[in-house]
Amino acid sequence: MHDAQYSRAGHAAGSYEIAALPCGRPMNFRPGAFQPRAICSRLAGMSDGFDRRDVVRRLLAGRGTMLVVAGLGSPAWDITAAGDDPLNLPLWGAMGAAVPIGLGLALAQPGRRVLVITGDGEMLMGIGSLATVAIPAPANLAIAVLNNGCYGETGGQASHTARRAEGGAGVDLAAIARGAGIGAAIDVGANGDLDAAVAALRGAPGPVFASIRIRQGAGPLVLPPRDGATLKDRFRAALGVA
Ligand SMILES: Cc1ncc(C[n+]2csc(CCOP(=O)(O)OP(=O)(O)O)c2C)c(N)n1
Repeated sequence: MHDAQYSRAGHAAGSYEIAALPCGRPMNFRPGAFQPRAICSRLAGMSDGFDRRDVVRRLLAGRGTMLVVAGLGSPAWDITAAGDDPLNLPLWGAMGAAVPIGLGLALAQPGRRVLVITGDGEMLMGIGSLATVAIPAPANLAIAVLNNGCYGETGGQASHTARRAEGGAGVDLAAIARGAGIGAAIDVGANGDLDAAVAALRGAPGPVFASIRIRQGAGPLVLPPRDGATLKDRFRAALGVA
């Protein structure tokens, strides 16, 4: 059924509720088909963890000529909030492609550090790319996953990492990275050593991978330029390859 019809019919039958997810976005729910309370209680398990904006600020402090690729949505807003930079490549789409793009850049620019900052949902979508990273194993590539256990940008639906974050048997991204062959892969829990993780992501021989537990919730929207050609052109110009 068409969404609008579905929604009207649902309201008429009293079977819908309008709820605001913890991220503040209102959503329509049909009890039974989609369980907002289940999602919200899972997200409650992610209420501990680091502040994403603070993590990204620390990752990018004094960044010099480091190249930064951000997964779509919140990570792209995070790197822009830390200070827009022509050497930022924030993705507006291409979910799952942040690590492959970072890998290509790392291989093409072996003299520069390349840092990919992305979300757990985006990482899960491109999870096979970790195996492709491990084969050439570029020493200049680092991958930071901001793990909030949900697809924050689209309303906070629980991702496969959520149950693990609650202490259950969910997906362990660092273990997948290690299994792929990335030896320097760490899981930084809510009380983990963020300083050590930031130091490794910025300077340790790569490839480095860190899944960092962050609290749910995004900061104010700070959007990068929206035009892909503009982002690509200024990135290439700053690299000196335009
Ligand atoms: C192929 C594809 N599927 C779904 C989407 C919709 N989408 C955009 S952002 C996003 C959530 C990203 O979640 P995550 O990477 O965990 O980042 P968060 O916002 O939670 O930090 C989704 C599902 C999309 N843009 N492309």
